[in-house]
Amino acid sequence: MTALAAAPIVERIETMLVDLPTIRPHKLSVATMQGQTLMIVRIYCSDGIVGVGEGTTIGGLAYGGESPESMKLSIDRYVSQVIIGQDASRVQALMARVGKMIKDNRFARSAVETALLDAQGKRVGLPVSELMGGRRRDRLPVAWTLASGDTGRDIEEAETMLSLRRHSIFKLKIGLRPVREDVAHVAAIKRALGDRGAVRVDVNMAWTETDARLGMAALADAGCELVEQPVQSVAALGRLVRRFPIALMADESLQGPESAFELARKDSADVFAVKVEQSGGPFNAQRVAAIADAAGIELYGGTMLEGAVGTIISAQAFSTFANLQWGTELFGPLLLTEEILETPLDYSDFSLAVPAGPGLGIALDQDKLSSFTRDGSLTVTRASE
Ligand code: MUC
Ligand code: MG
Repeated sequence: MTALAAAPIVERIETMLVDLPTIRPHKLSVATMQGQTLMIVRIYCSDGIVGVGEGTTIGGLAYGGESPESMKLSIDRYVSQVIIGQDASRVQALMARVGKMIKDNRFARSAVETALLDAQGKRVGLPVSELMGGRRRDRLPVAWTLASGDTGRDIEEAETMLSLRRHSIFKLKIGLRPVREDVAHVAAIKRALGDRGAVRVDVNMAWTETDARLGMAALADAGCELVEQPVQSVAALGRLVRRFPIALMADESLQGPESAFELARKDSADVFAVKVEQSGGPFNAQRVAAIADAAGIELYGGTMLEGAVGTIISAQAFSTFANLQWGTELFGPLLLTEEILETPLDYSDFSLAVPAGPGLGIALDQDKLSSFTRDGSLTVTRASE
């Protein structure tokens, strides 16, 4: 009689902070980024398989309640206690256990779920998309964000992206300047690009409702097709939606399935910008998408400007969505000066290829990673029995 193979156990968790420069300052209404910090987590399993995950945010604590440092601490101190010694192959059950013991901390939990899925995919020889129900597409359209803060430079950048056939959808970051100045900036870019490029804006909640009424009417006149999270409150989003001939997308208000349900119930958005980390992990991102589909809300694959690992777990998850009417903005790795993968991602033909190999389907360049890792990486090991 052959003995059943023992379940692979989570043995060791390693976390590190990797600081990478951006190719230019990236100006949002909440922060100007000169660099990006990736919180990388590696989960080592008893069968020798190692899974990798990433937690990344924008501007330290400027965007949300978790910073790269806090994600690292939550994993080192708390998540590790919950998952070390547990069956690594039961990803959903293990993440449910994590969810019971650790409230909020959606970004940290997402990084861990990513690493467990990467490990499980490598274990069974399938891409993460197949563990999540099966991919429906192999390539995802990718928008580029124009956020240099200068109209002329943004137009030049858009022209370069068009000529490289890398991006033809452009998201403009606005909200720092008075509304009329921002609208003039958007209108100038749309005029320069004409039908060659789609123009959308992200206000990152910087407007009052009065600003938004003025701004949305003027943006629609300028040929801008979508406005993302112009105001903070869900009630205000609900009052603004469908009043102007421009689509309204929720981003910051969308923080997982419960908030998706509330936004849908209050009829407060035309489109959801689903972000894997903001949703609390790839499985929750699928739940958000299912709520949108049921409510007739359209979908867009958002980013927290993640590096390659966070970008690819998002790509694997978005590839399974039944609908993705507005494409994605999975360009994070292209905003960084450093290539951290052994084989770079395939960005071509205005889209990103979803890797086909087992797990995430990517391999980190360890030397490159080490040279940008902040001092003090910490490993938590299973206590000896
Ligand atoms: C956001 O608010 O959507 C996405 C693209 C970008 O430039 O910033 C992010 C965050
Ligand atoms: Mg946004």
